Amino acid sequence: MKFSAFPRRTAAAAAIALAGLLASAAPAATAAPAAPAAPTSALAAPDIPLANVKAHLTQLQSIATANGGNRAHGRAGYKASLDHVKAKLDAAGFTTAIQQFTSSGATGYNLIADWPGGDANQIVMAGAHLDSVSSGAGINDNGSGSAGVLETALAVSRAQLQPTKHLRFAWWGAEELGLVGSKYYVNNLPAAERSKISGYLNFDMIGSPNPGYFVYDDDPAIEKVLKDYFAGLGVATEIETEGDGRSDHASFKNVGIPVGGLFTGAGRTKTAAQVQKWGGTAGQAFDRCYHSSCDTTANINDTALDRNSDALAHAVWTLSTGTTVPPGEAYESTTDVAIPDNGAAVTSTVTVTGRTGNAPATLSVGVDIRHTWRGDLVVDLVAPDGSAYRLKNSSSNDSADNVVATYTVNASSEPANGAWKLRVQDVAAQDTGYINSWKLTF
Ligand code: DTR
Ligand code: CA
Ligand code: ZN
Ligand code: ZN
Repeated sequence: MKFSAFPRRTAAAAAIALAGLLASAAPAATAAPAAPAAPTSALAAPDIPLANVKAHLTQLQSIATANGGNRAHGRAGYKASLDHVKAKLDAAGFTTAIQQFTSSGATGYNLIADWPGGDANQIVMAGAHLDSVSSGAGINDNGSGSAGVLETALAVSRAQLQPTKHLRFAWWGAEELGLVGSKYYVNNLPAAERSKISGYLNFDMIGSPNPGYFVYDDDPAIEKVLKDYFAGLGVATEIETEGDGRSDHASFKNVGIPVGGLFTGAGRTKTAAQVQKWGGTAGQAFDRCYHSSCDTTANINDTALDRNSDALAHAVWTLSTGTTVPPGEAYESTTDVAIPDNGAAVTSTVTVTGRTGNAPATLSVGVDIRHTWRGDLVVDLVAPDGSAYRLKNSSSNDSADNVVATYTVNASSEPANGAWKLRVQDVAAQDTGYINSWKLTF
């Protein structure tokens, strides 16, 4: 179904965007026009393609290289970065606005992008500072956060998302001079406009080369959404302890707006205990190119950038659509997994995210295993915490082929979110096969 392109600046959407920028009391922002008819938005955020995020970083690197090697406040590289990001958002149907300010004798710029639609009185914001220090291109600090926020915004457009709440994205200037751009934005936001912001999500350094996975310990609801996402990946997180006041979320927190965010670490060194959970190198900084000329596109850990970009999108979707994945959702793996004859057990994983509470007492486990003489097979469901539930025992006299069956498990003691596994072992020689697919239905 082809959709008309969003009007780049509908009157009402412009009023919302401008209301966020004008110092004088803005006219009461009217509800933005409903977005054109669009498919029901996917309740779960789409995967954010790492290649797209990295392409933005490559472009920011090129901009720095073409402008004296940096993207710092007051330098040509910063404004070129801003114009580049704005052009992509304009083309994607956002209502954009540039807010100017002066700092250290130079003009600074914030970029605000509103997605038309949603309740104008409940605004979910996601932002990142776009400026670098003058010593380098600032690809991790903070091209990574800027690119993750940009690609999430573009994913909102691709999905034609119709969120319950209004979505606003922001790229800040002069963060490195002391959160100057975000402070200017908040200080010039009329109190009535501030009160409409239900939460601000900050992403500053989300691709550090020796990464940690830190979640800001500020607003509990935002923190839970982000932590649950990583739990669903089976990735441990830590509370961000050095962050207070250290990035643009502080500007919002200081005026009472709920905040949260993600961080992969800067100049502090990773401990041996952290290496146990995250890998990497102990005794080395999370980002040893922090604020240095080597903060280039080579200074990125792809896995960290990918996971944090996906977590960013998950939080934006979850907090703006106000729903979690409804019951009855099925989580399926169709990846074939070979079962070694009379050998070690194999597993197939499905990751459940976005749910609340525990799994049901009647968790349905649909199994499709292609295998001659199915009596060879032992089949278990393994919960995210490692608890095993026996689905099928081996049998010396069950010579029929294939296990295509649905089992019901009382998993009510297990948290729903996490990595669930189907475990299969062939305990007798001569017959072989594979896991064709399996499905959990809540
Ligand atoms: N101030 C940020 C880097 C930074 C240092 N600690 C934290 C904690 C949370 C977010 C960011 C940071 C900068 O140099 O841009
Ligand atoms: Ca991804
Ligand atoms: Zn910095
Ligand atoms: Zn930064």
